[in-house]
Amino acid sequence: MSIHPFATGKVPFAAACFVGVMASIATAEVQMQWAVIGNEGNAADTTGFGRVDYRYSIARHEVTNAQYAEFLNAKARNDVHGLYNESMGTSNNIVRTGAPGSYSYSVASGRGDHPVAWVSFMDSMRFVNWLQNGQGDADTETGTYAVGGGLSESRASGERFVIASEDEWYKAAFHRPGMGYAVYGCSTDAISASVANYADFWEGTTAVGQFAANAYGVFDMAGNLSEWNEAIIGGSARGIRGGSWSASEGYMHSGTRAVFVDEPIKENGDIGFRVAFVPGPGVGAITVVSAVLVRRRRAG
Ligand SMILES: [Ca+2]
Ligand SMILES: [Ca+2]
Repeated sequence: MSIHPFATGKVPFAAACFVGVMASIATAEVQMQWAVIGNEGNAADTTGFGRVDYRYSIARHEVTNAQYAEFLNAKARNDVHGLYNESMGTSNNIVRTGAPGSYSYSVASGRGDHPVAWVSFMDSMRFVNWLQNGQGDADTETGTYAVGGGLSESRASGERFVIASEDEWYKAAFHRPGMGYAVYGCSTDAISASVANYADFWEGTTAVGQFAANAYGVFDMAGNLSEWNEAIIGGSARGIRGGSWSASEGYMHSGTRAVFVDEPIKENGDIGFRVAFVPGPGVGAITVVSAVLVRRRRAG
């Protein structure tokens, strides 16, 4: 059963930042559900990945069309950074109307809970910065990442919304507390169309959370969309893991690293992202409050 991605869970940092007024297009605040990844200091997998020495949170779901459309309505009225890709429209996920300066965005019927595709690592950094800076008309170019060409950026220190590091992503996908590592991100060592969306069994993306959560309570770490991580591979690529709705079993395997993606500007119908949240230096734990904070925000 699908769990609505906006229902619960709010890391409190961004809540303190907003001061604004209503504008002509009001947007709802993007909310995330979070899984807390503990077991600090776990051993790495035989692949060398997966050890994380601090407690962090990762979104239980891939970023959805509905969440990304809120971002677009807030920050892409002109869209000078190419946050929107026309394929979001032609694939019947997010539709853009209007003219430059007054673009508006709406989610296609029934697609709000599907993960957003056609997003680059650049778009992912800007979305994360926007969360970090408090949403609304907040800046997208600084915050967690000083956005440059896509291969120079590293996360700023401190309590942050981030794109998961490869180890953070790997642990949340494959580690099973007390049981070692699984082969697939759904905490299983075998895979089928009943536990993950891959190999075109479902002929496209599925709503986030349609399949069972893994051992940490995280969904769709195997398949649906492949997901960006912070790793820089070969000097020219950002990391991507987890396989997608169209990819064969091998792409979901824990031993598979970024075999089909290259530049951080890459955008296609198989790649999305999810958000993580890390503590500040010396902080052993972070607090996730369950209260839902609903506010209205001005559009950018
Ligand atoms: Ca883009
Ligand atoms: Ca995925």
